[in-house]
Amino acid sequence: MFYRHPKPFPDGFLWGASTSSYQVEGAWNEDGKGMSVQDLHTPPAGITDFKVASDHYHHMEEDVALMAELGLKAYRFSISWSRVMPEGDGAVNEAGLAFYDRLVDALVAHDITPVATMFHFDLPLALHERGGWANRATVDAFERYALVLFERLGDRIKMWLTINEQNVMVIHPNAMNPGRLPEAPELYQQSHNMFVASAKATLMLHEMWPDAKIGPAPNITAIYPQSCDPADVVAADNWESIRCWNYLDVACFGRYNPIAWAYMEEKGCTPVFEEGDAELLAAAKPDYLGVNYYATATVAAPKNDGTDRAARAGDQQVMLGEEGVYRSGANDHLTATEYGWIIDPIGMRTTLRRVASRYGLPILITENGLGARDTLEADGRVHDPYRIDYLRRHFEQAQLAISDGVNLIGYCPWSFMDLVSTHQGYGKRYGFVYIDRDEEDIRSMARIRKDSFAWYKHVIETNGAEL
Ligand code: BGP
Repeated sequence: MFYRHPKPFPDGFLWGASTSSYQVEGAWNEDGKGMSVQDLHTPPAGITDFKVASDHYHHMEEDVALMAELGLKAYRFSISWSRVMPEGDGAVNEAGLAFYDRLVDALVAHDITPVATMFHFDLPLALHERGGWANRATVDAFERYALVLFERLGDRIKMWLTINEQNVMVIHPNAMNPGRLPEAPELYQQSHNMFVASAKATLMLHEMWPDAKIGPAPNITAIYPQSCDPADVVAADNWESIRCWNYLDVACFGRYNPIAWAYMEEKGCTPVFEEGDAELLAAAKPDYLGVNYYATATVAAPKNDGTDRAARAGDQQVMLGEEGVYRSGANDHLTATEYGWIIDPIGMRTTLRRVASRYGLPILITENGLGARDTLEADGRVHDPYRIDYLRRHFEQAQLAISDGVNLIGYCPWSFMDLVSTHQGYGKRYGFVYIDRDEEDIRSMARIRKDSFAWYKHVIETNGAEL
């Protein structure tokens, strides 16, 4: 649809930015923090681990001051479960909880809305060693963790996200399961238990803090058929249902997506429901949806000849395609980042329209951004016109989605500051703020505003009227 006058971004739009705990905090073993699965991460030579990250744990006040200078209306961060409960269950680590108390106080003092993710890829190691999410006891532990968070922080945090990218943890489980890669039946049981855990937290928050809002934060994207061959269209529908809709259908409709369920039956990986699960899933209703959007995917009908599964261009660790379901296709209309991630701003509009049409809930973009090898110039500046261009084109499409009737309440680019990429170390930078360190040398850790910082500040000041 073409609009002569696209609607403006609404008043109160939450211009924000995102991070996650294990990717920014560092202080991996300080002040009583327990280990998480990410602390076991052993990267390839020349790539950093998560031990120091951006040292946000020790720079928190300075970082929040920079958020205030940028003019952020919202900051989406995650809480490290093993910092709050070192064993994932049982004893609470007061020093860890106090860190988030101070962070939230600092945000509120600067009128920045805290948007807290309860679990972002960093399962406490003690729980992982007892079977992780496949073990139902982890659901009980999450419930107790949720109670601790809501009791302590619920007076100030009014926007919660339960689980980050549950779908990615099923589709690309490598980074979350150190030491052992589970088979599909176990992954789908992990996922089911995460659905139940989210539902319990949702019901609990609504009971304790009726004024607070909570939702999931999956990675959602429109999937294109490579051609109008009906077989390609079915393949695209397969993958969109299995990869995306299933996760929002369970959260919003309280039942599995029928196409995804048929897939699970065919593959022998339907999860075991405990008594009461179906009722619980049906009862818990999210208030809004977090959507992490990076790139669309284009798929074709599978050939079923042993070649359907292949590594994604630019990232050998990410396998795509599945016999009988879909194979990865090409899309001549789109370009990619230097890391091989597809750039598709219009695809974001399509994604938002589809999510809005299916679920009719407010949407917060919880992640979207460009990973690039930024360089600190001799003049002490970081020039990142490519990031400005990337975000400008996505913001334009967000505005068109709003004109289409999507109830988009905010946009939190990934990431506020440089941080450790999940797979590709520190060289792959996403932030508005450059951190003076590299893969192996911790250097000064100075915070340096990139060109995109000044640009985004102006976007926020004009509420998106000047992009
Ligand atoms: C999302 C994760 C983030 C972040 C981002 C960028 O999937 O939720 O934690 O890592 O992707 O990905 P990467 O770090 O692999 O470039």
